[in-house]
Amino acid sequence: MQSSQYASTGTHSGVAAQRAVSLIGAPTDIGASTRGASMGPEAMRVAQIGPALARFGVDVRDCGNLTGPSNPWQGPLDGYRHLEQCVAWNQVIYDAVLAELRQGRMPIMLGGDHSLAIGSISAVARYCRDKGRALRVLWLDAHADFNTAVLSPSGNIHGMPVACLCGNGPAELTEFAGPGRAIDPREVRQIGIRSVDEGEKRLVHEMGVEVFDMRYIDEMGMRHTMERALAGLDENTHLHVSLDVDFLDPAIAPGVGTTVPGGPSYREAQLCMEMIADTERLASLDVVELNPALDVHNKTALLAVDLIESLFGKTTLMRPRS
Ligand SMILES: [Mn+2]
Repeated sequence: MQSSQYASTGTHSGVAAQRAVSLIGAPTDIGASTRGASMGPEAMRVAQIGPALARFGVDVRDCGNLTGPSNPWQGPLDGYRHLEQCVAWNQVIYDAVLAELRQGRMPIMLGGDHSLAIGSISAVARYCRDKGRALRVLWLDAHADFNTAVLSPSGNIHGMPVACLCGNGPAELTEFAGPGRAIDPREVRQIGIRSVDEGEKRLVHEMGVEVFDMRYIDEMGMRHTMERALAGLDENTHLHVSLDVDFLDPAIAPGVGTTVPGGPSYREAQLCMEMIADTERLASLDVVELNPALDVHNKTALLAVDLIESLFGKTTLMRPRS
């Protein structure tokens, strides 16, 4: 890999193993409670995600946008809204993400709503299984996304992806990677959680997912939180980050359909990303729930790009104010 080119940026050597990145647009809000996340991929391109990463010497390939069914905007059927269309979208995402991984590239899935992480992380899980690699998933989110058809009041599948990935969901959504659950709940670390339904809370605990909620971050600080969330990674671990933009405090990230007050500040979010970069293990990424219809002059997309730059090793220490 071209680590010398990377070193010449003068930053530390985060994600040295990932010199090649593939942007995969998934323009749909099929699993969302509000329309508009379908415009997320273009907003990220307008915010210059490609050139921003290329500045780090990364070989950026923009794969363009995937296509899938349009959003029929109907009510729930047997506890799910748009299950059939959601399955179709996740299938094309699964195929696209797996193809880029198999070419030795780091997929960045630009959503789209968070239901699409089912396809993306199922592909990552399949890839890790084939390669004999360990997997760690960091789920950065205001919500646990651990609902099921029985627990969910709305039937919006973007509230269910972690449950589906851990095998709690319809077979069409749980078995992209093959029979059985895609991931082990113990491979997941949830960070920034501050809005969880009652039944969902029970299931998260039952399944043994490790959760660092905002109370934990308030009391222990982001540094300690990330040290714990990243503990135990080794050179054989594939680190996947699933970034729901609602992870961030709405004061800095208004462009999202499911804002919850009391999220990480700009500095806390930067520290989170920088500590992930320090591990040099980041191998795949989702950026989801960005809703340009609710944004202000694309500032949430610009912030997302800023944070992704930190994931790739940009430090805040000496950079000019943006
Ligand atoms: Mn989410």
